[in-house]
Amino acid sequence: SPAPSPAPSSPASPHVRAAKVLEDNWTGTSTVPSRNLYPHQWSWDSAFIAIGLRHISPLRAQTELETLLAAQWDDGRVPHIVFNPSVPLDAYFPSPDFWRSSTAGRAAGAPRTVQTSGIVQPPVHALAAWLVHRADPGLSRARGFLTRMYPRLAAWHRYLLHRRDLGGAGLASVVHPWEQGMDNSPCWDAPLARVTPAPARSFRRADLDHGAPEDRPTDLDYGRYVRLATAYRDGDYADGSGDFAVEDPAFNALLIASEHALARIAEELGATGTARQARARRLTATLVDRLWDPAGNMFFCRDVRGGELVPERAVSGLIPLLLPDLPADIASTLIRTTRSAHFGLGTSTRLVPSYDLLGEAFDPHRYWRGPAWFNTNWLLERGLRTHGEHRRADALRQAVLDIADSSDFAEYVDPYTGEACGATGFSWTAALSLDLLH
Ligand code: 9WN
Repeated sequence: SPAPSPAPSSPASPHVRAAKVLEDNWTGTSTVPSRNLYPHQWSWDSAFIAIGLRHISPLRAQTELETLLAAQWDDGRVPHIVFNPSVPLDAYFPSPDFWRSSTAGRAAGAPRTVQTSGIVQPPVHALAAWLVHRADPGLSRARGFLTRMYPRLAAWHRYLLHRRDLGGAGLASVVHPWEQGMDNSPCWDAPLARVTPAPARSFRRADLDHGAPEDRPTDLDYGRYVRLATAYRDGDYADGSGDFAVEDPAFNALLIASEHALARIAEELGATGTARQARARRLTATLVDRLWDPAGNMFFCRDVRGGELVPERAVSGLIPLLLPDLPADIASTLIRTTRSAHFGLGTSTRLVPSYDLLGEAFDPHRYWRGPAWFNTNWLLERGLRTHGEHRRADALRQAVLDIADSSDFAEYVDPYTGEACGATGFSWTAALSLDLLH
């Protein structure tokens, strides 16, 4: 059995080291993902960060989510970046002068007081809000935390389920690879192929000031990211007509998990959660119907513009394991797939990689094309527990904790060796370690 972790009070304990990362990355109202590479507030990062922060400061965890949701647009979207006005414009690309939220976003109701991006990220927020509440219900009730969060979270889900139902089947589509959060996943290669890249000289990649080019997306990827984002902005962020629209299994599974959480929040506030629970169950059935591939033994993305499933095995297609209402045979197939030669868990890899070990595009160091990430492994640990696989969940928990600490809380790691890639002192790695330590 795994060695017990040192007491939280020991100066050398992983608990203290993880808490220090979050302390160093705290700005006073939110937490940056990484001081150098990502100097603003990111949407799904903040949700994962709040889930860890709740163990050291429930107040800071509530504030993290409140700051993000204060930047919500009137149409319900929660922007993927909330910019810190004291950070120089050239510290991160694309900067506020690219997104122009206060002008191009006016029709969609972008806030006037803060600058944001115009795209979104996976909706982990209601799940985070519920977990944050449960860490200190007294403080949460005294501050009216859920009372204030609930209407915003409900509007966020409404936006995704209506304005983003681009496939017409009830699932939400992402309109940019940055929205799904796994920026250069091989799942996007085919749908992105029809996007003409913006010329490389038309923008400057600030990420390469801090990240190694062989670990990051390519210039060709960036050309396409810029073209898509420019077109969305120039259409005043109206949804429906872009070249890229994909139904992604992880994005939708997180929406469903958050819908379950929103039902619990409604009940805590004295309302009924029954309709939301029923909707979450219906959405789970739709997810299976639209994205499950029985021959692939996992979920795939659906390219809404081309109409086809994208036959690439990425970790995104395992994340629906999180869902409690998943049919038992699908849950057990997914668990087998994590252990198969494609993902190697318990055999060749230490953590679940972001992409198929046997896939042509696999690269153990390039961002979302192979390395293992801590948020996806945390979600799979939770999924294993949801389906009663406690022994396997314990082993994955221990691997996450060991590698997070030994890699100095790396952004991502080589899935075979656990060697650090990208930034170190990465906030969600520290936060989710703290969560697993409790
Ligand atoms: C673009 C902040 C974000 C994460 C994403 C990750 C990366 C940004 C980038 O960093 O994306 O949003 O500049 O590469 O892919 O998941 O939220 O940590």
